[in-house]
Amino acid sequence: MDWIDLRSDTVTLPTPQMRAAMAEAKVGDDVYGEDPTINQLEEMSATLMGKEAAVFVPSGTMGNLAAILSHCTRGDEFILGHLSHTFLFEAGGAAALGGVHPHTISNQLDGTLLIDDIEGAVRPDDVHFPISRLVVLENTHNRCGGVALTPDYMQQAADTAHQHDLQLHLDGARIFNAATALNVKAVDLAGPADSVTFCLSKGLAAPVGSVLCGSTAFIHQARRMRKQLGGGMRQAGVLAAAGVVSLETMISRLPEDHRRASDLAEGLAQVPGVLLDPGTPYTNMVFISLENQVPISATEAAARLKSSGVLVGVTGKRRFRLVTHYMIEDEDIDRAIIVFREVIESSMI
Ligand code: TLP
Repeated sequence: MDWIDLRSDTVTLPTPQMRAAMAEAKVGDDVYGEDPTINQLEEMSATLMGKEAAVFVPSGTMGNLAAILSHCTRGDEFILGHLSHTFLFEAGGAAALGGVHPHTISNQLDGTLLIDDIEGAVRPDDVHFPISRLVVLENTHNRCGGVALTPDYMQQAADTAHQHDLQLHLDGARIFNAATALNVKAVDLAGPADSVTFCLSKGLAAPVGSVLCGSTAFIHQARRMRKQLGGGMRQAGVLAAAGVVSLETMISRLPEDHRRASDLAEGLAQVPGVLLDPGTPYTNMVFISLENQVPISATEAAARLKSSGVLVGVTGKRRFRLVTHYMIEDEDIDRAIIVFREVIESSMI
């Protein structure tokens, strides 16, 4: 079956240009710093994020973990949103492997943390408390609908963290989607943060990889953390080569994904029984729920959609996430809307 796969932008396959670049990549031992293609990707990434240095890592999860372990030590605490990917979906790595304590505060609907809440979460110097070291933000914010946090907010949050001698790490897995939506440069969003992870393997379609960027001293430490975590790779320039193509060719086409997400949302809004999340879509993610009159669960609906070739993410008992990416064309959007209508209508007969 030709699937219409809306589960995530992580499902994207490498483009033909990426495969060609991978086959021809010049490589070396990256643990010795001798892989020219990785060095090129790291330099390009640092420049794009306005940082001194960068390190290539196998995943967004490792990028965030290496960042937290580089900013914090055992018994320290990091402040983050209760809906953040790092808190919900990274297997508790910072606590499990680093002894670093997550202190969650409420994400607002727009993905931000209230500045007052950040300030209120910073611990005073008292033997009862862990030491607050770091604030972690996410942009775009996945669970908050793929919403983009503005440069002004990023600056305010950074100023607040710095006033309290904390650092700011940005999980910018989809920072280029955020920049596209706000019509700013990625550096405008990453600039205020002390470190940023971004992903090559989501909307940018590389098969593997993320990049962690920061100051030279920070990245020196992060390289040690990556090695501890088993992420010191050797001739991984074959992977970085795809990442270079991602940065060169895939950022400028993200508006297409955002436009198709809008088309999808508009079409689904016409299906009786489907309720759009307010504001959706902000970028390439559409969040919808089933209204009460629909007698089947999201899991059951997803199974029925699948049997007609449409794959969606289930994010709650009656809630879905649908993500657009470069493998989704206009006709796939039209077809997905038709299949959705058929599945919902037939469930109500
Ligand atoms: N997100 C995946 C799933 O894990 C939920 C997805 O399909 O969206 N930060 C953010 C904001 C992410 O959305 C993800 C992946 C990561 C970090 C982790 O990246 P990887 O999968 O490369 O470890």
